[in-house]
Amino acid sequence: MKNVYLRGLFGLGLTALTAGNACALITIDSVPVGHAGNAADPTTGYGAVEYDYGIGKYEVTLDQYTAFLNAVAKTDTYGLYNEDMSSFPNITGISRSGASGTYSYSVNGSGNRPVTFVSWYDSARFVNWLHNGQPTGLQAVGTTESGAYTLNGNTELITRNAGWKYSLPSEDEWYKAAYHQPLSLGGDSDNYWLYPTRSNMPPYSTNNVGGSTIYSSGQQDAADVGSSRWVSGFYGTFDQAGNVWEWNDATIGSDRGLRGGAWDFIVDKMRSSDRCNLAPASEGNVIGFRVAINASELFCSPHQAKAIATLVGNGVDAATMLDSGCGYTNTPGVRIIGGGGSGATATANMANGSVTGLIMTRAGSGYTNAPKIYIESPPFVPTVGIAVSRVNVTQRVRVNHNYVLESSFDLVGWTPTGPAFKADSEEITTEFVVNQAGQFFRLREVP
Ligand SMILES: [Ca+2]
Ligand SMILES: [Ca+2]
Ligand SMILES: [Ca+2]
Repeated sequence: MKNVYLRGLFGLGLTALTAGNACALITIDSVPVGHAGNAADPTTGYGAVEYDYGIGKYEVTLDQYTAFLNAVAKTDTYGLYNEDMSSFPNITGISRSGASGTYSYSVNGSGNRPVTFVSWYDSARFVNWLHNGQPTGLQAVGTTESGAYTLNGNTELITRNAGWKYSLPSEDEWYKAAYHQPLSLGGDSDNYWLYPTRSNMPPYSTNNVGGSTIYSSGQQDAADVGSSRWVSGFYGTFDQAGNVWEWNDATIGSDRGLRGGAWDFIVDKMRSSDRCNLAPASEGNVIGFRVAINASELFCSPHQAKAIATLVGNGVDAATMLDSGCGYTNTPGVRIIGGGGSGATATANMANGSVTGLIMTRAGSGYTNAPKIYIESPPFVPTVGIAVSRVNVTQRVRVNHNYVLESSFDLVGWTPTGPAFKADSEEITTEFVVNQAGQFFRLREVP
């Protein structure tokens, strides 16, 4: 690999955390990669993946990386920002203002271009941040330092943790998404193409001088991801051919893997046979990445999100997610009920079909115990959760006749809930104490 502009990492002092506003969450457009258990490319030995997974439809963009920086790089402990992001010719994409502790970041020009000047470690921290639900805070365990990768500075060859939700693609995951297409579904005779463009022919037009305006060394910069001049692969990814090189999870000596070529490289770098590697701290104007998504995140069974409330004094202080749910297409409504008080309100944050957190908008007052939080269900899933423990039923009976209140779980065996009583008026109200789901009640006349 040649002509890569490299720059050493730089460190910044740690300062006190400054509380920030919650940032809007980003969405990663992804495509599912099925045909699990496919064989490897017989020519190269890559591309076999035993499981279903998802992969980013596009390279990670300047907009997405800027949201990441604003969430976790007010103090940039691990150098997620590189000053060349704002100043390097052809790339100028993200500028930084403020001082360490209060840094803020903004996009210059189109935010739909791929981010560059990201090391393997920066990329790993980005996927950790996605794994952790896009939190805001210092670069620490729970934000950038744990998740798909357990990071410890920028010096080690780190492997992916079991239980990852978002990750860098393994080399096989990246390769399959780029080059695989089963013969039975229109693919090449050995199920793999030579280029990520569903073709064995170099992806340039003979109409262009020097081979192509896309892939020749004459191109001056990276293009918007998914722009029409970049053809998609079989699974629906864009720009695995060119635009920017993409980090993958492969360990090659003391280096990490890259594939796909970039805007300033010749066309052969896009071939399935072309494997590349660099030291993981490398950063350059032609290097970016895309993310892999675990099938558990991609192919969820839609269900309702759950959260619990905690009180401080007599107000609702916080809502903690127990289950992020899945299958949401719109941000669900949130209701806070019971607990003896009133007035507490919250809103949901949603990303990638799940509820990533609740923000308390009013604490309310008068709460004596933690109220119930009901988050609306995703489409086609019934919303459940009205916690009823007592039902009062008023009915007409015969005065001076005796009755007993009975309960049953199967409508066959009935058990008295208390002693028989004599009706003293034609209309009585009886309280049914419900202590288990699926319970039936009846009022029966007895001698
Ligand atoms: Ca960096
Ligand atoms: Ca082939
Ligand atoms: Ca690319």
